[in-house]
Amino acid sequence: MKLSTALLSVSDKTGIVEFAQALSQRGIKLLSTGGTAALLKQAGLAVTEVAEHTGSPEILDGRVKTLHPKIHGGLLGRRDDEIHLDTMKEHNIDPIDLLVVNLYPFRETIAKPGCSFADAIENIDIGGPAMLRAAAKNHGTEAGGVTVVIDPADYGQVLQEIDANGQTSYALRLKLASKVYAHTAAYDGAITNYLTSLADAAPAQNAEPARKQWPSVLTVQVQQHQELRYGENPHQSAAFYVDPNAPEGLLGRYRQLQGKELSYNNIADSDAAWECVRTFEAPACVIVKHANPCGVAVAESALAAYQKAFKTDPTSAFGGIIAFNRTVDLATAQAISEQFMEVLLAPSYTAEALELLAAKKNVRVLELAMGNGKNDFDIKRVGGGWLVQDPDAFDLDTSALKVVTKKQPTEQQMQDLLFAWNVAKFVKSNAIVFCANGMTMGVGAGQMSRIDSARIASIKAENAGLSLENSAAASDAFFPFRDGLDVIVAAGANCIIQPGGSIRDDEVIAAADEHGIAMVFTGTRHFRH
Ligand code: 93A
Repeated sequence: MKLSTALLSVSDKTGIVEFAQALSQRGIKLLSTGGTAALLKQAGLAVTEVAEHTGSPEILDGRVKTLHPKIHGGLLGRRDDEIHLDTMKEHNIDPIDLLVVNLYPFRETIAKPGCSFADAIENIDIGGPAMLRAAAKNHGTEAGGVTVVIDPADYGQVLQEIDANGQTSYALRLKLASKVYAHTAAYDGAITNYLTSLADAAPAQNAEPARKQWPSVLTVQVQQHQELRYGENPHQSAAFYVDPNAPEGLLGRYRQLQGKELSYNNIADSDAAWECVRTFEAPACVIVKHANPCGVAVAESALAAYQKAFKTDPTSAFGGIIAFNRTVDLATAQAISEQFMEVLLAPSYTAEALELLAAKKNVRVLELAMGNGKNDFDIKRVGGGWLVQDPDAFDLDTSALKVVTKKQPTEQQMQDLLFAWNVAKFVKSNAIVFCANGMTMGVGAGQMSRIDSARIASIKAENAGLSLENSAAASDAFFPFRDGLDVIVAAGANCIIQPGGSIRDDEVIAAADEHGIAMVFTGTRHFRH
């Protein structure tokens, strides 16, 4: 089936003139809406305006441009159905073989500071999605059907196929049709999120803290997903859905500079490492294994931070994910190249560092802008439902810190406590983290009992040849009894930071006083499961 008529109606006019020119040269008749038609005419192309084609002018400020049986009949009539073809003839409906549409820029409009409600509403495209969905539905069969192009990046392939075969292949039409539905679903998702967010913005007029209004339908705007080789285990298939609107600074905005394809576990662990490292202001390094930091340090340089972080647990660091919040230079690249690593993350790399890393072909090197963007929510799948919550993005309010013991922490101890507290947030619960001089000395993660996490942290320190004498310790949640604290002090810590809030706080504070150590309450807990 040779293509005879194309309808072009685009807001993003990238490449449209060149594409229309190419179609016209191949004898394809052009139909187009107001703005697009004007642009094509300017370029000297012969174009029929949709209004002229249908005999109905654009009305209601352009809200009705293409919503007409001559357009929708032309897109939806089955090409291999005699009755459809007769009906089309009877109503003077010409088939439209190629539809090129992209939508009013709703997301871009609402992202503009000070966007008014009226502006947002006017940028909800109605006619565009209607045509796109019609054309995609009628992508047809091997014998022929409608080709629908939503993305200027696909113009080239459409032309190639027309040149090679006089028409598009079924495979291409199918691919383009599914792209359309993914796009219109995400587009409607963005509208839903915007409208529900207006309800959030109006705070309830009562003394209770306003509860977040979750959308009645949870819409996640994802356009592209990246097929992964497999999931957490080889028998699980998997994909990475990237949020196209993710703010700067989040893992989804990564750029891979070299290395093997990222795996499911690589992505999960990279996220853990990156989220942790970007919370530090000083040059920092975080090494992650199985979603837990096994070495975190701050120092005067990226290299020094790495050297300290590595010391925490050299055994676990093998095959780890390493993240920096500073440029990786040659010296740092040299140092990390001596260990086996899966993924390296940093805001940038010097040319010499990249040259050196190139020799380690398998290492996945990711570049990610720093930035304090946050996810709008966290999702966890459970049997028969989803748990949705705000991300744990609570930055410690230092004015809320309370020293609850007779002993006050020294300035150095306070620094170590805050560092330990920051790391503990990124360790799976129950988390106990020993630190000293801006580095982790022992990390106890993911135990069902806090006391076991404390024991494991001190065993790990011993295995790494580190002394916990005079270290600072953090606990992600309160001590329900004094026993956990006793283990920590016996291991060598002389100050502790924890949320407080247990009914036995008095017992735990008395224990700290008995040991003559300083203890600080944060008032906030950081479970991580
Ligand atoms: O206002 S609409 O919702 N009603 C329509 O009938 C309609 N037809 C096409 N929006 C409509 N469009 C959109 O106009 C297209 O999706 C495209 O984004 C835009 C192109 O308009 P112009 O060619 O005038 O720049």
